[in-house]
Amino acid sequence: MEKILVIGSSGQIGSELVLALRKIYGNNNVFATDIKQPPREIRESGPFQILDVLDYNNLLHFVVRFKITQIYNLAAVLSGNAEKIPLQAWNINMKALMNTLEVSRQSDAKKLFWPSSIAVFGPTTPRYNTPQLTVMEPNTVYGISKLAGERWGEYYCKRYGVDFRSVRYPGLISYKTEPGGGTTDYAVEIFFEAIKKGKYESFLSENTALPMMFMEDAINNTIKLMQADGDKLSLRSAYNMAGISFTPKELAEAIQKRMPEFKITYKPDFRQAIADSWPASIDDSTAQNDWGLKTQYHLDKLVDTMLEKVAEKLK
Ligand code: AKB
Repeated sequence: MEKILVIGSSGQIGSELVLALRKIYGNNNVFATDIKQPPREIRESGPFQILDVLDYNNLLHFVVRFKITQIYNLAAVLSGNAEKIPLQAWNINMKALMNTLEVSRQSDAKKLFWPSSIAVFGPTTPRYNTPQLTVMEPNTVYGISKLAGERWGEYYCKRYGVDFRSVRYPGLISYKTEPGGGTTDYAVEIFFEAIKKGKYESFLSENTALPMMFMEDAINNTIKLMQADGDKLSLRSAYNMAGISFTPKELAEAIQKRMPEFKITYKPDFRQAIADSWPASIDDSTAQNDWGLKTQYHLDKLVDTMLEKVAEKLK
């Protein structure tokens, strides 16, 4: 019987991942933890505990006490926020990862998921259809920490037998819990502002294409990777995950098709330079071949779903 620990269960990914995992593995077998309180649904549907991943002893104690077999470690300072506090962000992101790698090594929680990001690529990487294996010279704190993390994950897998698995998430779009401090956050904010105010000022310029993915696709594929036969995984660093690529202008036009009165303006800030260093589109054929990565949401379906669900949420 799997016993699963989710670290960062109050965040954008964690709050949806916990509910999906509880449906598969049973409510009481999925332990949600975070340093802040989670949405009500998480607290009421199964175990939740305040736990700081940076506290190694407490983390190890928790994993041993509850006989955890799998860990999803989603704790991170995202790209935009990390640029404001570079050293702190590096320390938090790396310590959170190293603590879970060590706990996996020292316990029965051998299977470990940790998210990487398209931020591992940099300005010298081919920008379109970015291959799995290519030049990687990230120039953001977040990107450097993600690339280092991938290397450590593979190292712990090869050296110590930790069953490390990871994907390079594109920007994730969801309506349940909003992201915080990322460069791709505009693609979530735009829906909330469209419904609340009928207008949005984008912090990225109109033609900045980035890979994005609807949360349901991200969650389904994350669980699929964790359930895949380990022998089929040719990579123990992180798999490219493409989703759909679009610009702020294309997203705004798709919203305007459904809300003709919606207005967008552009005022790029410091996050523009981050976005300019990332790929516009990604090749994820290795993930498709190794473990069957598949996505269901194209731009129209994503926009329809977001407008409907955000409107319901704000009522
Ligand atoms: C961010 O914008 O920092 C994240 C990411 C792409 O990893 N959403």
